[in-house]
Amino acid sequence: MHKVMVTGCLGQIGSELVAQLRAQNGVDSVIATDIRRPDHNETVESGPFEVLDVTDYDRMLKIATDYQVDTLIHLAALLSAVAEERPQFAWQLNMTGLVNALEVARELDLKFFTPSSIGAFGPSTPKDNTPQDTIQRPTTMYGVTKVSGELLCDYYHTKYEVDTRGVRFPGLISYKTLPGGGTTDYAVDIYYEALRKGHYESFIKEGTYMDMMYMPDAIGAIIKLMNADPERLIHRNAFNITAMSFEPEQIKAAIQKELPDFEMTYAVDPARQAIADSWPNQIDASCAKAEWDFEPQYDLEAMTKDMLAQLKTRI
Ligand code: AKB
Repeated sequence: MHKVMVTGCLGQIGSELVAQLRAQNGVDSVIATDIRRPDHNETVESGPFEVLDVTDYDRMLKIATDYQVDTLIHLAALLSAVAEERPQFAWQLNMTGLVNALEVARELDLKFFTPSSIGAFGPSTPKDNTPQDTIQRPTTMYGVTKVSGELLCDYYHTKYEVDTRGVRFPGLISYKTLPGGGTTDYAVDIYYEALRKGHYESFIKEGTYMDMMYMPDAIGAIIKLMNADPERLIHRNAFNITAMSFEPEQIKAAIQKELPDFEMTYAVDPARQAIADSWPNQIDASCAKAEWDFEPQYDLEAMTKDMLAQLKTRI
């Protein structure tokens, strides 16, 4: 990973990944791309940036060729809740974007990473300690694109020997860039509202467990997996990874330890609740631990302390 092109760099993962890789390897080591070029944006202004619609294969190939990248990290995709509102567009963006990115990786012999998600599981998947290899019959368009993506990445590896790698991310919690349109977003919103209003109205129902992870662990996982010894990788794509699993009452309690007056009520959104209900309670990350030493640093308490401290200085 000497010269990395990142698609969807203005999203929640991309903005932090680009910053970390540039800090580690130099500003010119990352070519950040996204469909728009906003003004006064750190990711855009801190190093090479190109406007790229990932459904445009020729432009993607040209940028990767011009900058002579050796790695492609493909992040551009719609998240679960918005994908469910626009399923045809979600298929078009998530799948055409991925096929184009895999083709560029094949053409230029690039290392390749793309994230899958806990959304690749469905109601018939075992809900607790969900195994790495198990039933995957998701009932959302997001999940359909994620399972298809996992299979495509495996295919490009076995058929064309592209060095594809990936993880199934849980809900990601961060303080720099807001997530856009996910089901797990409540676990980010809650921190902002706790500081702004001292109150949060949760769109996810009490008792709904979902896997989560703090962004520094997610960025660390991408970098670690991309640097992992290929000989050790049995699964390659779609490794289950998680750092914690909680339900809304538990994140509320963690925040109350820091902000005792914080209160939470519920106004459940049926659409996002249905998605959450189709996902696992808690997945098993033992293959990631065994094959590339995945080891998250933050639990709910440590994450909550850091989130609130960081957000206090930003809000
Ligand atoms: C979402 O909620 O859509 C994402 C995910 C778990 O993939 N955060």
